[in-house]
Amino acid sequence: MYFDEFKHQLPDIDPQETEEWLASLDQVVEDEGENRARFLMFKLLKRARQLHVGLPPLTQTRYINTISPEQEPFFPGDEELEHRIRRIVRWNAVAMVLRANNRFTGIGGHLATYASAASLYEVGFNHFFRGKDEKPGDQIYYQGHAAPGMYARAYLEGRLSEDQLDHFRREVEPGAGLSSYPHPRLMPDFWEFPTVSMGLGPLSAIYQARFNRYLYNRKLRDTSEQRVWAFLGDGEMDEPESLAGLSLAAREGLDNLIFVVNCNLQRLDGPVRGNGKIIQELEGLYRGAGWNVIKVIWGREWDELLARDVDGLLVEQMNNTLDGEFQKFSVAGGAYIREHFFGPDARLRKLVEHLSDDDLTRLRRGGHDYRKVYAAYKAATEYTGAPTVILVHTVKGWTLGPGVEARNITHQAKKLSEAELKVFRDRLELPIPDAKIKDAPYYHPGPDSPEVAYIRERRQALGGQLPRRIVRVEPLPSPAAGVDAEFAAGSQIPVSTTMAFTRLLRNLIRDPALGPRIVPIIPDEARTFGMDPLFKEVGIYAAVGQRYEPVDSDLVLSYREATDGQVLEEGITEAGSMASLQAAGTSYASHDLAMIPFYIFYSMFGFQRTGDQVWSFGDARGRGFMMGATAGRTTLHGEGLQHDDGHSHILASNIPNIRAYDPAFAYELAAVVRDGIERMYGQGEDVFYYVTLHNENYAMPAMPDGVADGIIRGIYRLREAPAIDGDNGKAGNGRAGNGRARAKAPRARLVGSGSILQQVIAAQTLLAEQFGVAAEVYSAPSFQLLRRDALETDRWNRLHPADEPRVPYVSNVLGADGGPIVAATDWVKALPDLVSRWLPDSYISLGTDGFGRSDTREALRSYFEIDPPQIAAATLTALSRCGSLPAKRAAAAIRELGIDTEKIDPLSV
Ligand SMILES: Cc1ncc(C[n+]2csc(CCOP(=O)(O)OP(=O)(O)O)c2C)c(N)n1
Ligand SMILES: [Mg+2]
Repeated sequence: MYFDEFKHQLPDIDPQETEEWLASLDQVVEDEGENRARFLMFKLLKRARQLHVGLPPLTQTRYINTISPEQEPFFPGDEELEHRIRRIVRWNAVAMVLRANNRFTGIGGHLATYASAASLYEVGFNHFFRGKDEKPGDQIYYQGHAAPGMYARAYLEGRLSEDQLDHFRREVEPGAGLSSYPHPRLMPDFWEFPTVSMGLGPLSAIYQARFNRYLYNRKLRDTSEQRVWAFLGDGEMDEPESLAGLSLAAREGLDNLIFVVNCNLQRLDGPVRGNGKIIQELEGLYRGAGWNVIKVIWGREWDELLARDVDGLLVEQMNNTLDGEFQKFSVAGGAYIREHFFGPDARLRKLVEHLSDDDLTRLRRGGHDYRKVYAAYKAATEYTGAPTVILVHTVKGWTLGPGVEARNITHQAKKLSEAELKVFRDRLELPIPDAKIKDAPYYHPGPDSPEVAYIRERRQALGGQLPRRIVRVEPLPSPAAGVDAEFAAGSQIPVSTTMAFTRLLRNLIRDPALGPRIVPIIPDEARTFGMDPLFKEVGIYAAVGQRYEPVDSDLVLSYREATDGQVLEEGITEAGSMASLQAAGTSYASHDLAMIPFYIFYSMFGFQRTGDQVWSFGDARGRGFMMGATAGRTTLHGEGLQHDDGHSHILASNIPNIRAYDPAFAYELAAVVRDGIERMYGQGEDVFYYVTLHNENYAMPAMPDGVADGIIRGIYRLREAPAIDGDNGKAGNGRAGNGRARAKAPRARLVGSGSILQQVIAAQTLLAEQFGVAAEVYSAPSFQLLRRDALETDRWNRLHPADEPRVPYVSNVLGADGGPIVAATDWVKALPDLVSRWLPDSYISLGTDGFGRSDTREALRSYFEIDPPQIAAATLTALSRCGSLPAKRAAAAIRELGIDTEKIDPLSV
């Protein structure tokens, strides 16, 4: 909610009225005491909030439900039937984990998380979550460890079979298994968003809600009916990512977003805040960030007690009881509760004297009372102006019996004894015979049962069964020819691949068919990358437009914010930017609308910093481009150790569906981007692209004929060997393409990528002119894809021993003939080494292993041994090792090249 914090300081327009209010308060304190006055003040504040009277937030309220009983709405469901449904789902969620572990010890699974959250989900499924049958519907982030509950419900609906439940966590058989947690990669028709890496769910949900607004404001989709729900753990809230987006959500007024934090007061090892109160702490945090906070702490059994608590003693006790104590009360029984919770004060003890010990254990936490949960959800969906967080008090392992419920071991529990199962069955009142109980059989009331009819009807009324992921997107056309023609033509004016990309992006944005779909995402580095012209041209997305005159409004390239702005200028948050990438990159599934995100970031702060999110993007089947700008350990030269990225390509290479490129020239870059758009948005492949961009300027050659395929596959021959004049060491003209190298001149092959290809080209000339070596030059924009092809080929050969072996593409291009091979890049040697297994033994990799540092590019390249003399020296050594040159000649050459052989190894610094 926005409020003007200065308005309340305006001059008093009616001092007499003010005086009357103050006098009333004084009177209450005097006559009825401080507690009564405090009570009235809370009531007033609450009413003010309901009336949307903006007030500076009071960050913590009392430890009671935000919605009082008289404000609770009518519950529209069939209470009895819903109760039975919850019980059946609870049972089957437990059964599938037990059965899996009975048969396959150690396969794992969780009982307690869903057990604490069953009502939270059931109320949502039966009354709130919008399905996706006709329209995209709500986007729901399910708590990862609650997955069994979602499967159990789908089983009741008839969407999953017993056999599928029996394959929980056994997914190797294609199509049969159920994944441990929400993984769209493994269950693409079921799960939409990966959530199990703690903290990524909340962050993604915020940016998802924000992206929904972006689509709406850009008039690309009417998302006004869609809500984002995120079910989260209280322990999970300690992850920095969980909190990272809170203020953005409030600032942008995301009332389409609801967080439900399952406050069972426990995480994996023990209590979340044994010595404190996590719900209170979170309330302060969220309210301070500007969220609407609804606490659901007590079940209806407490209403009557609270109503009789006229002197506020019970509330005081609730306020003062630590989470560690509440956990103890959950396991210790009624007598203990009477003694230690109500007992210390005779008046409190009296309050519950009409209740038996058993009654006291049945005083439920709010999250187990569907009516309280319903009231909170309804209020959340009706709230406007700010996102809502519902903090729900629950018991971890609720209903699972005394050995598990609220115990510190509960998170890990995956087995129940036969006796425990019987207790559980009795508690759920399910007709499962004793004789069968030890197998933990599934229970299904039959497809025509009232329970199944009810949930089917409910889901139909709400738009379809969930969880569900549906892809019904139309393919996009290829970029128009005009988008990248200029890059194929080359440029004599020195430019960098970053500059080329900026121009390519602008051309794409101007492409009539694709332009509106482009989503540039930038964490505050647009100026570094020369992308600030976009600010003016397409505007920066700002939910409220631009309410001020920008300081540079008189300049041609001003900082323009607009409601329909296209650029997502995220500010300094790579994690937030990754979350935006995920929202935009999965829009083809979550909105039936293909969007083409280009996330442009400071290379070093991408994979290294947010690697887990990149992995999750792969899981989510995200499509889009990650553009690692200012890449290269030596190409970004002045910035030093923390900035100079020489290893992200290795990190990226571990992601199975990535296509990673390090283009050297504008035409390579353009070809890769065109291929990406066609592959992801034309053919619908679930891959994504990582492309590194360098900031070194040099002339961009025209695209040679016949190289398009090689660029995309990862390597092609750029220059033939120059002609060598005789074998006396004198060079020929060094021009590419004349192919008249004499047989006597030693031959070699040089490989490079990105900016360092310039060093390689210079080394070719050096080798020819000073040493009479005829070297070819190859450009290798993707070692990662070369390796992938080689691995696939190897595998095929391994499995088909009787067939003619296939040859990996890289071995075809760099065959046995042609002399030794030296590869140099601005990345660690492990990058070219990705393909060494398929190349001749003479293969040598040069690279930038070791911490970076700042200096000139020349100095750094000499230091890391990737400059022309080092490349030439490595080639001469390789030639000597394979007998094409005397070793003494190679050693002399190293001296001639001025190389200090005793210089320190950068790897050891
Ligand atoms: C990033 C990350 N770190 C650690 C884990 C392992 N882990 C899984 S669940 C869990 C505890 C979750 O506690 P909470 O968030 O309170 O959820 P609850 O099960 O209590 O509802 C932990 C530590 C994980 N999944 N992700
Ligand atoms: Mg918890």
